[in-house]
Amino acid sequence: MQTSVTTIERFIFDQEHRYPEATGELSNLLYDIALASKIIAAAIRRAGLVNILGSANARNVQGEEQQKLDVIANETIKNCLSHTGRVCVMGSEEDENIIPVPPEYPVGKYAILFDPLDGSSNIDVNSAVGTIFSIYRRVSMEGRGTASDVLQPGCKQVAAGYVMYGSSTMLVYTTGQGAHGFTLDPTIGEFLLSHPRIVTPRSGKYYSVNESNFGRWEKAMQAAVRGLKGESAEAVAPKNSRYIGSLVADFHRNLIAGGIFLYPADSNNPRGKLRLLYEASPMAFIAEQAEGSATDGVNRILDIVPTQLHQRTPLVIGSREDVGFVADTLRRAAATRSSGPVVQPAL
Ligand code: FDP
Repeated sequence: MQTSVTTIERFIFDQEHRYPEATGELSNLLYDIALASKIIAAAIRRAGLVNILGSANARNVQGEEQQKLDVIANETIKNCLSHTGRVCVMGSEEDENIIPVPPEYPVGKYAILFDPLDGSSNIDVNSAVGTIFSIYRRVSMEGRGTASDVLQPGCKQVAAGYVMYGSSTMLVYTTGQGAHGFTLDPTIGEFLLSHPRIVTPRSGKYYSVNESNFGRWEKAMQAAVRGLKGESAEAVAPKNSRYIGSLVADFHRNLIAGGIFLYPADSNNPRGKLRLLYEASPMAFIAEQAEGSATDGVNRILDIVPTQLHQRTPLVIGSREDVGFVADTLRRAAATRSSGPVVQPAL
């Protein structure tokens, strides 16, 4: 039996102690998130048994049907964070506006954004779902936090991570010192270090995209995806298709095994479907820390300055060479369009 393990607490503590000026507030905030995710994991494990699957008969701000577990996850995170004195304001994919800390509690120096249950259309079919979080240092000088604290570009994140509730529960996070993964040992209720310093392959085996949208993509994106499938074998290694439809699960597989996840803009979603602040930015921070990259097709995700809480963005994320191939294909098509006769890439 293994008697020496690294718990998430010990790992966060060790990392924090590399910075003598650290107050421990961020570390404690990360423990709060780990605690919330254990509660959510327990609710997900029991879901089929206690009949909490299914719709809560409500719609969230995006007009999507809220599942009961979405509501549970959202409330759990808010309850675990709001009283601690570590955050000044929160933003949730499930709430229309920023979420203030209740007046009876003190505020702290961090602003946090979260997608409490990503991939929720997978809940009723027992597939992997996840929680995504993103932490910024507040920029408002006083008071109880404002929208400016959460409307920051991804490059300003001080920490980001996700929890995947799959065959096991895993938490992957970064504070800018590499991306590290922990697996929940349900017998002792602790996240244990299982994937220290994750490095994603430079080019991967998989491409993940909802190809039912193919006919609604611009021609250049169609050409890029055809390239990933093997039509540009001289430029990028041909890939196998894998798509769950749950960002956390699709991203996690490709992070470990290598590959690329795409959610391009299409004629139904001209600005893309995924949310910049709750999904793209935190995942981009992790991807870059694992030596991968993330763009909206061309521009670096972490450089995008948000103007709206629920802003959407196209997302192309994963192994660096594969993301680069898509960006090159799109750039070449744009250059061709702007210089003379319109030549569409062949389908
Ligand atoms: P879901 O709608 O199930 O919550 O942004 C949410 C998300 O899932 C992502 O997790 C997932 O990658 C994507 O949407 C799936 O969208 P499609 O069903 O359009 O492929």
